[in-house]
Amino acid sequence: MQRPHILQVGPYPAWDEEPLNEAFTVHRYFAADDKQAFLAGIGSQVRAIATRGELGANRAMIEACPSLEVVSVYGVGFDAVDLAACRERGVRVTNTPDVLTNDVADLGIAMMLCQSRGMIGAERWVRDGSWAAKGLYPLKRRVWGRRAGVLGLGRIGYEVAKRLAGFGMDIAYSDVAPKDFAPDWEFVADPVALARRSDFLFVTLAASAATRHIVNKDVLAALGEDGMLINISRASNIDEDALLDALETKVLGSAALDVFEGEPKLNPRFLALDNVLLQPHHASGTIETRKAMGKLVRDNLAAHFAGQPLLTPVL
Ligand code: 8YV
Repeated sequence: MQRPHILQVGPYPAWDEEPLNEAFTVHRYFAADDKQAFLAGIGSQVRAIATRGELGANRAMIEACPSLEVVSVYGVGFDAVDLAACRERGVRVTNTPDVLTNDVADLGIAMMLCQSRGMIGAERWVRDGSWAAKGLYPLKRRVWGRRAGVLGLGRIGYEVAKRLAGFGMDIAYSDVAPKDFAPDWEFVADPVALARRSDFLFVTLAASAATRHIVNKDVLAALGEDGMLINISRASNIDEDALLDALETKVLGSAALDVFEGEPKLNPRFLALDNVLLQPHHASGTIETRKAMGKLVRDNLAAHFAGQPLLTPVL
């Protein structure tokens, strides 16, 4: 049987590239200089797109592949896939939920601790000789026992909240409705009210048009000069200009961010700030989790081409 042709949108680790090459004829979109000409040349053969969470598949890409059957996303977030275009064409979509949940939650907690205890500056204090020259490192803020808000109590938000409970924190959350599985945590429907009762606000929402800029100027002001925003979801959930304004004017105390508008390029205003921790979208970036994500991408593709039910369907 002829190997199905797939369009690979972004690079994967070698351990994923090899099995993909064995099972499919792989066309590497990211390696093409002239993307449009590349798509025009191979698009008619493509039956599947393998992409990454933040890269997705846009309408132009989907329309350039008239034989497309399935889009397999390496990531839990599928906001960058044009679902309307897929629906119109009956194209199936899969993602990689569950396998990355704990690592993403871990990084969120690490970011909170790192930023609150000033670990990056403390490392610098040791390396540049300040410890010996100036003495004690400036005092930072406590984490345990303080108030935490979780915006979006889905899979990742729930794991974040469980970890926060381990720090004896006073936990509240926002979601579309209260969750039966979270009786010990306060439900606060309004994000502004959640921010007002939080020292640390975690953004763990699946991004969609409905959640765009849900963290706006008012939420940031409510979190306040002593508050910290931690984003391990998508940049679009936050009004980034309002965030930069709030950090620059100290209306908001600090932020710890794993995702950015237009990443991997960042708004240069971020680089001038000393009250923000910047991370390169790596919350799911452990060897163990990335191997599991790659396997799930392939298993979904294999199931599709074997005529079997998809393992983790989105559409
Ligand atoms: C990326 C992600 O897919 O799960 C998601 O939605 O954005 C990430 O896991 C990952 O960085 C690989 O590109």
